[in-house]
Amino acid sequence: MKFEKEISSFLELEYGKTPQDATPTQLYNAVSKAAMRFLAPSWHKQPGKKRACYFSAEFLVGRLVYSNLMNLRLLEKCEDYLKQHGIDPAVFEQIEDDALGNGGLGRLAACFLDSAATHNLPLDGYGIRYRYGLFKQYFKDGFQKETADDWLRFGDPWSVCRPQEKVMVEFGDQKVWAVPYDMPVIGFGGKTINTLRLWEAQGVNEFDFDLFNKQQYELAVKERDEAEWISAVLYPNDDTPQGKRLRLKQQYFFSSASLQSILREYVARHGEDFSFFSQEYAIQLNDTHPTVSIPELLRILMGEYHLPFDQAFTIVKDTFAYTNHTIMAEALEKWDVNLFVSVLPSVYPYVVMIDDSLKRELRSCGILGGDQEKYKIVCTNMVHMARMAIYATHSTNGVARIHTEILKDRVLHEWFSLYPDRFNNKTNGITQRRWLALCNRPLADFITQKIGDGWITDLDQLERLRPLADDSTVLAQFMEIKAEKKKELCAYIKEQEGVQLCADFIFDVQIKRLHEYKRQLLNAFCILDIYFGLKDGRVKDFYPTVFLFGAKAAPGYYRAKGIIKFINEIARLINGDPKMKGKMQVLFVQNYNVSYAQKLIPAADISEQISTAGTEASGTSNMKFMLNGAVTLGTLDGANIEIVERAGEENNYIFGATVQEIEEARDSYHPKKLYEENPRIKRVVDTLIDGTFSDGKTGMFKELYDSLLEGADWHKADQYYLLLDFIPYCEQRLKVNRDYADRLSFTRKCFLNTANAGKFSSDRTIMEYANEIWDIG
Ligand code: 73E
Repeated sequence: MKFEKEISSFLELEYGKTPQDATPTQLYNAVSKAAMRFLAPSWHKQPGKKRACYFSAEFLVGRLVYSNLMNLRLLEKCEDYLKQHGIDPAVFEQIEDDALGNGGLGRLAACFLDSAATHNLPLDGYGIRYRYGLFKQYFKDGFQKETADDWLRFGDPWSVCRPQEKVMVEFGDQKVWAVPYDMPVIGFGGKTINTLRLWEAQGVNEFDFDLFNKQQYELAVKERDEAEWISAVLYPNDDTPQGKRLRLKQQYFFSSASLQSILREYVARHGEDFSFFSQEYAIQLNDTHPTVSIPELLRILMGEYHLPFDQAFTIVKDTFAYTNHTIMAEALEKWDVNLFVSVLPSVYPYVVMIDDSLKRELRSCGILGGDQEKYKIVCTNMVHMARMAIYATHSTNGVARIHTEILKDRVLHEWFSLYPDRFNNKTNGITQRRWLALCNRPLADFITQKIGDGWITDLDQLERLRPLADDSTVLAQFMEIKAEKKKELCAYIKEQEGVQLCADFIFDVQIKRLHEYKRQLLNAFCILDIYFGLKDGRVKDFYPTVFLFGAKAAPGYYRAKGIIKFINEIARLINGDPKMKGKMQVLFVQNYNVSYAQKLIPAADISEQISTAGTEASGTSNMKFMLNGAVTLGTLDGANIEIVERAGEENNYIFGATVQEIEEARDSYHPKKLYEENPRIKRVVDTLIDGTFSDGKTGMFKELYDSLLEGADWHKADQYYLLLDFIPYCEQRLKVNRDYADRLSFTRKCFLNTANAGKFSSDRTIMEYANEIWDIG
């Protein structure tokens, strides 16, 4: 049946509706299901090929309907169909994003799946089907409030439940079913369709009507509820996992289920001869979250199939590879041994076996006694997951060049000395299908007009734009596209936030999770400094600017919430000051997510990437901004370094202490001295305590103030060096502002960022994983 016919017949059959009187949700389900029927014949595994499996606690895929239709080449057909029935093709924007991820780590996983399918690489994702994704955020009196993300209320037309493939997962105190839901991962053009398999936890006892008495009923419900609790909600911490029992259960739940389903497939082909296993499967561990897979595979091979340790461990090592995403000490996962044993009593002995094997290996390398401490997987009553992930795999990679260097030189130096060949870098990337073709159609069309559409699957072709950088008509067109996207964003923001922004201002944007190391507070201070400068005439000829923020704070991260409140107070002051009319506006948008990013990024002139050097492993929004023609105002951190290396330092705005400089400053750093000596610093920092703003008597602002000048039990004063970088940041920000006034030369910089963004395609990244780690190229 034709695609359009399929939509109409679904509407009729399921809802008794015509397109005209169907609700957006009904249309969404009908269109999606029609597309599912369309793709079904191509959704199968190619036999006889090695597959890679991406194990990740998060897949932040974002809204799927438009991207799936685009990849299937059905988007235009669908839009025509909707228009023919008098429906706005943007109707699906009312369907909310799914949010099964926190931020960059989960979004990276989604980009990888898209890239692999597009380049016909057999890569499947394995994770958790959270009933509730990342919380939704709104502001009340400038404070963040959270509500549940009930993403299933729109239906889930892109998943297929496969109850016949469920597997049992056993904990010390509980048994549950893991039921798989498969989503098609559609490569561009629709030729290759891989699978994202997400597991849902369900109780094992069917309700027994024969035992229908109160006592039994409650027991049955309790058992079911406790099982479902495992996949109920995504932990809302990015970069700072907590050592919670339920989190370990989640990790084991999807690790064990995924391994069981892979092994079931394998055994069906080869019986119990596991000698081909690592030639047929590669498993990538997305950070340490799925690392319990390592002892689990060992447990299955040894405990259930009776392989000897050496043989099983060789298979494990050859199969698994590990990606590290952060060097933040608090994010390196450790589990209390007692907790681990009580949740996973049958897995723990295999952790000990791995640790014993490690100790033998250390001994054979001449590392003895106390020198072994820093390697031990079980050490001071903790299970160190990163250590296990390095020792029991054949590859450990960082996610940007500087990040990998920091791992090798410092954070994991002892491991690098032992296994130098295991360490490698895979600089992150983003998919240009979502982050250009879909989110910025005017720019996509413009590029296609100039160089053809090959860039959609080969982003290096953007290079061919370079010769056009000096053509003023081309630049004028480029500028016009940015202006159009700003207008669209203003209309959207007016609707969402009730705030009217000026579309002809500079758009300066910082969007990412709220974390002290990302330094949204530094951005806020600098905005205040410009504000005061404008008021007292120190800052002249300032090109009017909109300062935009988007970020969620982990609900328990008190300081991060204080920073949100502070920025909302600044916005209130500045937006309410009649003298600032036509000069500056500040806005913190609510509920920043993937779909919001798709609107903000194309409209940005300035990409704020201001983390303390050495703290942001890579960053990926920096790449999205670059691709969409914004200049980076940033530190030499993460992938910013590689971005300016490609696009030219002269086309971006770098400032602040380098990793090395921070290291050298560390012991002699006295933020209080800077504060006392520099009146500009003092003035902005004092607004935290001098009554300029109100924190609603929570004490949040005083706490922030103290964190900068006094420190706390667990950290020294201003641990992220805001005050050190403050003046250089303000100066560089004013320089961008001055440069902007020369519209043509500024647009040239933006244009060259787009033209040089080729390297940052996740197509490049995934091919490096495929060739250098998985051997599936
Ligand atoms: O720099 C980003 C990086 O671009 C890093 O902070 C982020 O991963 C991105 C993709 O490589 C990241 N997220 C986490 N760790 N690193 C994390 C840790 C615990 C829970 C959830 C996410």
